[in-house]
Amino acid sequence: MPANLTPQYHKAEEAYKRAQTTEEKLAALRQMLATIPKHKGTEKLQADIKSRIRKLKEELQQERKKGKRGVSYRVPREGAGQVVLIGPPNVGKSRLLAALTSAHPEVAPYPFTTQRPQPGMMPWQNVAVQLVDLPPVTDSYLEGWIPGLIHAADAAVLVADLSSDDMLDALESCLGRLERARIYLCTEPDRFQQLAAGSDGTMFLKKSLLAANKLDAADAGERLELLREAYGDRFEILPVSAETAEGLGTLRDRIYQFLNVIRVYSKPPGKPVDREKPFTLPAGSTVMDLAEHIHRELAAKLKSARVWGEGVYPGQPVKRSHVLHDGDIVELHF
Ligand SMILES: Nc1nc2c(ncn2[C@@H]2O[C@H](COP(=O)(O)OP(=O)(O)OP(=O)(O)O)[C@@H](O)[C@H]2O)c(=O)[nH]1
Ligand SMILES: [Mg+2]
Repeated sequence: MPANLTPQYHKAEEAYKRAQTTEEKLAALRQMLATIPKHKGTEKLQADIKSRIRKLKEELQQERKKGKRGVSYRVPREGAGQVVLIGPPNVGKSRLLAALTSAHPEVAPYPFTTQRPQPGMMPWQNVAVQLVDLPPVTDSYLEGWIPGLIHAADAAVLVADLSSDDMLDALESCLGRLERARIYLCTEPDRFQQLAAGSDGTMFLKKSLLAANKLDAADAGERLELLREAYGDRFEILPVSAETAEGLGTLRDRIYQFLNVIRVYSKPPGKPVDREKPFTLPAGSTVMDLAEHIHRELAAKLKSARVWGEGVYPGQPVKRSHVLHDGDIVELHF
């Protein structure tokens, strides 16, 4: 027993002994880990606490499964699109959310930190994309409500840990668990369509980028090569470091582009356009789609429209079926 454990640690340990529910035990163990002096003499004890945390989290998951319906979450969509962050434990999903948005998720050096969905808005030029941080997924651990959130999202970012020798096994275990829940992540679902109607039922394909995080870690370059060999065909891989911000600009751009939306500006007749507040619509949307997006009932009364932008002369009158482009300005007449 190391001699220099603090009173705070002992207090947390007492709480652990008294704890009755799995949740209480978990909270106490987390407190023990937070207050234990970090040095060589306590390494074994730290590892022991971490493994107890891991086991309890799995127990909790089992309890929830057996329980009535357990908790469920819904994240109302905001901005240009909703993108979920998925991955094995401790890969830096929450840290990435913190680096890309102004959200303040819990980030910790041990696994199974995140327990609920945590949204944040990632600015991109004059729009924003909603990122949603999720709890980790392992072979034996998948919160029951996560598949629903993945289905509802526009895209996913799978996160890998370039600092870990366990990187490939952890990814395989995470992706394997999702496949058992009939979810297949890949960058170009069109190329994997044969999976969608497999012999054993429907597989749900969700378009995903792969963020290879912790690029700053020792030997990250070699692991990045391994990752490319194993997953380069299935995913577009973006090396990043949430710690040093390296690669984050490119990741932002790719996430936005991946959503495949256009920004269009609506202006009232005779008034100047507000460049700060574009509408975002799926690429290929028409003038009528924009009108419906702005006001479903009013759209039926749309009389005419004029467009400034790509492929038209300034202010050209267009049909309702006119396909809009990124940056177009539209004047709707009702
Ligand atoms: N060196 C380095 N460490 C990082 C980086 N990103 C995250 N970390 C560290 O990795 C640990 C885990 O980060 P989290 O963001 O909590 O990981 P997570 O994937 O959300 O973990 P769970 O919620 O348990 O699934 C923390 O100690 C982070 O500070 C990075 O780019 N480089
Ligand atoms: Mg987390």
